[in-house]
Amino acid sequence: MYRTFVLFLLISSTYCDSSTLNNHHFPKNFKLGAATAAYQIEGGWNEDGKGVHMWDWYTHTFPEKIKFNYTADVACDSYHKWEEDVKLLKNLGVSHYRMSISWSRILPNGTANNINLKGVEYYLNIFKALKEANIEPMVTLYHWDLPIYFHEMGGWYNPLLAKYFGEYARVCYKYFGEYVKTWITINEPQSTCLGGYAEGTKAPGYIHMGEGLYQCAYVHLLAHASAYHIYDKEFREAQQGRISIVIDSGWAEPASDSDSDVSAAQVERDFVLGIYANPIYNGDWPQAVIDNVAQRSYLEGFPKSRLPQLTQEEIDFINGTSDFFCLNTYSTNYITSGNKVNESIGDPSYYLDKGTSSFVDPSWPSDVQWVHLVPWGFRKLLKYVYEHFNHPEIFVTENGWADLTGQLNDTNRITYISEYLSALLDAHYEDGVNVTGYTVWSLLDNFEWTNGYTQKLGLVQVDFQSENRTRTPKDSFKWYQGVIEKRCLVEECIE
Ligand code: GBH
Repeated sequence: MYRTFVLFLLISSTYCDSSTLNNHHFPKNFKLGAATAAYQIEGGWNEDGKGVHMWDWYTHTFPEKIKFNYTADVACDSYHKWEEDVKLLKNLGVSHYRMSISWSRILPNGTANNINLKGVEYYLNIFKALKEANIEPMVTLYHWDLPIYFHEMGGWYNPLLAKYFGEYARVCYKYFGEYVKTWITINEPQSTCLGGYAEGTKAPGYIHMGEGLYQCAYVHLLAHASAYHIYDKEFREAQQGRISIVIDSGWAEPASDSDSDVSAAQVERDFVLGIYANPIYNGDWPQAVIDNVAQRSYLEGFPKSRLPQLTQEEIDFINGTSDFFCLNTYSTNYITSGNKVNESIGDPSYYLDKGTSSFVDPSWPSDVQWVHLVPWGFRKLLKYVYEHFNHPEIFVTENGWADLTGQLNDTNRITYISEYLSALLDAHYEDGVNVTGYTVWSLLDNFEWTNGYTQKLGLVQVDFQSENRTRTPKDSFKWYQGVIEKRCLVEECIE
């Protein structure tokens, strides 16, 4: 007992000042888990009948766009090592595992006329092993690996994709619904639409700053809603599961109390978070998005707004298509106003439509430029989501710390996750936010998209030099294991 206590003091003083952490237990049914995604861990890119997808094509065709020309052809080799992954999860003690299905592994061309049973079997084996280990699968249908056929048809610019996505979703519900009771249609449309279809910094690399993001958001909403309705009408009764979409956003904090900064921060939230969440949780685009894009489009000489207008039928089709709110979040920014809505008329641009500018406080700890340790921002974000989107149940589907070293004594990761979990408990116990789960990104170090293997977020280190892709739990793995076991962040918790 004494030894454990001294050890605890030692650990907590090295990692962070535990006296400042929330000392409540996690609520009774609160879920603590970990996440991965298919392309980032599986490898086996052309094995057993899998079709080619957009990221296979992107990494193979434009190697210079990925750090050190890395690909995820092998990645963590989870296509062969999935049993080891399930063992790690079991050992960690998680209640759920968030993972994704690779569309082109199930439907090699993307279309539902040709089902690859080898691919079906791969996921069934994982679901059965998870069941055995008493771990609930939380399954994303689409985590950015678009079958190449649909990419060639314009990808997320093409509204036809909604129909095909629905057909793919139906195949998954049918084959996997016995095991999977929590479905996520799509991961982070904002990352895809900004990076892939507006700025061109992610696959497929399209640069269309004027319309790209809006058209992409529109098609994502239609695709999500069609997969939701298919579940709702054809499967829900028999399978008794639930379904949502993952929306990602940092917290946008006004740079000062001035009216202009406060309203700039609100506009920022509308353009980053609201543009995806508002149609689903409240109906239609946020008003600021409708107004700003319409006004600038008019001044730029467009006959119509660059923002696709939603018909009443579409609003009704999209509104209410979520059983709970899935949130991915990593960081916080200060927001101040940039251009006015009638200024800098010229090149049509999402950024000018938004008219905000952002910066971070240089004193915020960070190992990479996009993740900062700002737990109070996380708490504010949870409260904001709860209050602005109809008091949904909120489930944190991704959160974690990126470093460049991948070191096993990952003190900064432990500090970050413990302080974010503490902020989550504050949001729950003090602000009354209904938050019911938390998921660490990621179980494993993995292929970080255009950053290749240079940024590490795993609780488990993966040796990408070894053919065996050797997995070694980091200190954060053991620490998280302890939190899950005690359901508490400090030595002794109150109710
Ligand atoms: C999530 O995206 C993804 O869902 C997940 O697949 C991913 O592994 C995880 O985050 C961690 O990145 O270094 O300047 O190029 C979150 C949004 C957008 C965050 C791209 C990292 C890279 C910034 N991500 N960003 S940079």
